[in-house]
Amino acid sequence: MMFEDQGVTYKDVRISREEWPGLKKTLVETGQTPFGQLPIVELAGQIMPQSAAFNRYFAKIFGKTPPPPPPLTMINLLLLLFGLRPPAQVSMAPALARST
Ligand SMILES: N[C@@H](CCC(=O)N[C@@H](CS)C(=O)NCC(=O)O)C(=O)O
Repeated sequence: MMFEDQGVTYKDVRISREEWPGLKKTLVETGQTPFGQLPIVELAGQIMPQSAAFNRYFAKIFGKTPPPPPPLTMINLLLLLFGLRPPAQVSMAPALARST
């Protein structure tokens, strides 16, 4: 979808269920599917497995990554992740900063 969106020329290679078992063996042996799975992207001879990883890579290249969360949001997120309640000054700091 990103390639379409960006007007990138690419080759979409699809493999049928029937041909997969035989092809998988060859692709694993030649290192073309390091995890024995699809999808993969081949770019300039470099194989990229794991869709989440290469999606992030291309999103970065195409300037589609969202800005990082503000530091206080990140602190709140980490505290909540560990089951801790963010102190009021951490939670309120952005609102306080805006009101002054
Ligand atoms: N985490 C991988 C998962 C890939 C995956 O599960 N691929 C499946 C098809 S959707 C596959 O290759 N199955 C065939 C097999 O394992 O032999 C990714 O997101 O790229």
